[in-house]
Amino acid sequence: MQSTRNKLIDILSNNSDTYISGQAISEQLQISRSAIWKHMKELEKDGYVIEGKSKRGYRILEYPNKLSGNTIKWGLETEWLGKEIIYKDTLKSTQILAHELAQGHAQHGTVVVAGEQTQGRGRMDHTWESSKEKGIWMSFILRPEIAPNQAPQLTLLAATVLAEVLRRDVGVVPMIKWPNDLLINRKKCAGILTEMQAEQDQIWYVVLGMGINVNHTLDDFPKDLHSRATSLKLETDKTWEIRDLIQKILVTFERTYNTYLDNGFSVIKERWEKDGFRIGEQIKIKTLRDKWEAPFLGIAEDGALQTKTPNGEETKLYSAEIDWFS
Ligand code: BTX
Repeated sequence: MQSTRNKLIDILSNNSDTYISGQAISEQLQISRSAIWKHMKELEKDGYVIEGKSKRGYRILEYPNKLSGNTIKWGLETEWLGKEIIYKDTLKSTQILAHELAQGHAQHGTVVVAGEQTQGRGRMDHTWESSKEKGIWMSFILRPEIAPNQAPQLTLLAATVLAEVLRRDVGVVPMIKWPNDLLINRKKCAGILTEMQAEQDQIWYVVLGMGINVNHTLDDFPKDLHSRATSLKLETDKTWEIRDLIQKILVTFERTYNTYLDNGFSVIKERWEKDGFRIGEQIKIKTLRDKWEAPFLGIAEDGALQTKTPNGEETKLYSAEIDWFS
């Protein structure tokens, strides 16, 4: 059950541009005007700046700097993504909580965000370093009406979204490394992890996780990542507001996802390939049976990497060891 305090913040957040009268709040929450006033004073102690005007009512002018579901929601201009935001200071992994919530019928567009992850994960049980309040560690619950074999398209879609935000709002030049990493100056700045539960021909739900290194200095990364990882701060020499970036990602993701559902994958493929790392170049490929060099030709509808076999025939690869950096 949501507390009265959280309900009050919700009401005020949903009316961020306008005043809401004490009378209206009192009716919605079924509490007295003096109880509302006491709650407002408590919120102010926690860093909320609330304006109260006689005859007009209340509105929030400023949120505390600390991240919370409400501070992320405040002023968020999305229709369905992030209508429900669960924020926790610490989680093992936002993926784990998102799976639990999805199994408990959480709605499409629910977002889980953590201040830090103690067991952040990447693909194939890799570890994802997620230090406290330095980055964006979040997972979306999606219930897309697409076939299970199209789900990898969502990873590629998410990569184009991050690339767009990084270029437009942060001013860096991002590259997408197949299938799920964002690089800046050849170092990894973000990663995407898409997991799903599906029946044979129907997706039950998708949990799409994003990890973005935002305000890390080099010391915030473990030594073995120093030459391979980067953050927005390291690349721009600026500290970035995490809440603001989350909102930009949510708005851009929602718009791109809607475009994808309306128009199909081709527009996503085009965007992905525009930023694809080493497209058109020779790459070194290793599979269980072979080792060879071939051109990286782009991505297929199913998210596979398009290249050539050692015999020069066009082929698709789903998993292979690629040496991207030599
Ligand atoms: P990945 O398997 O492609 O990349 C993981 C690899 O990247 C690691 O093995 C390590 O070499 C390197 N690495 C680990 N942490 C970092 C980091 N912070 N920055 C740069 N490189 C790193 C990529 O997997 C997908 C990652 C998704 C992470 C999100 S965070 C929110 C959600 N919750 C969760 O547990 N995972 C996702």
